[in-house]
Amino acid sequence: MDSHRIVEGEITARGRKVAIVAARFNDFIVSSLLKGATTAWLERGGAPGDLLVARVPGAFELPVVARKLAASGRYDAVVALGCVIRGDTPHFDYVAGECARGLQLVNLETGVPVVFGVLTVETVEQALERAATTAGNKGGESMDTALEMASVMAQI
Ligand code: INI
Repeated sequence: MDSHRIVEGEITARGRKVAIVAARFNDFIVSSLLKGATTAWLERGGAPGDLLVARVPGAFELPVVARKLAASGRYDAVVALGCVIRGDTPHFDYVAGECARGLQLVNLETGVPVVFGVLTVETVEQALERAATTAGNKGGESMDTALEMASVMAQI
C-alpha cells in the first residue's frame, strides 16, 4: 500500500496568537466559559500577551467582531463565546441560528478557524452544567479546538 501523509493537530498554544470574542449577555455563564478558555490558553503554554479578549453585547454581535479579528491576519484562530437560553429568549432561533450561521460564514470566508463556543440550551441548569469547572467547560474545550485547528491549518 502507498504510504500516506497524516495531518493531525497539536493542541499547544506555544507560538500562537488567538482572539476570543465573548458576549456580555448571560454573563453569569459566559464569564465561566471565558475563565475556562483563558485557563486552557495558559495551561497549553500560551503567552498572556498573545491572547486578546473582546467583549460584545450579545451572541448576535459575535460574527461581525469575529470577522474583523479573523480578517486582520493577526490571529491563528478566533474563539466565540456566548450563551443563548431558549426559555428566556422568545427569539432564540433567530439569535442562536444567526450566530451559528454568521460564525460559519466567517470560517469559510476568511479561512481562519472560528470556534463555536456558544451554548444553545433549553434551561439555565443545562447552561450551568456546560460552563462548570469540574464536569467540563465549553470555554476550555473551545480553546483546545482553536489550537488543534490552528495546528492543522498550519500543516496543510
Ligand atoms: N443574546 C445572547 O447572547 N443570549 C440570549 O439568550 C439572548 N436573548 O435571550 O435574547 C441574547 N439577546 C441579545 C442579542 O444577542 C443581541 O445582543 C440583541 O438582539 C441586539 O442585537
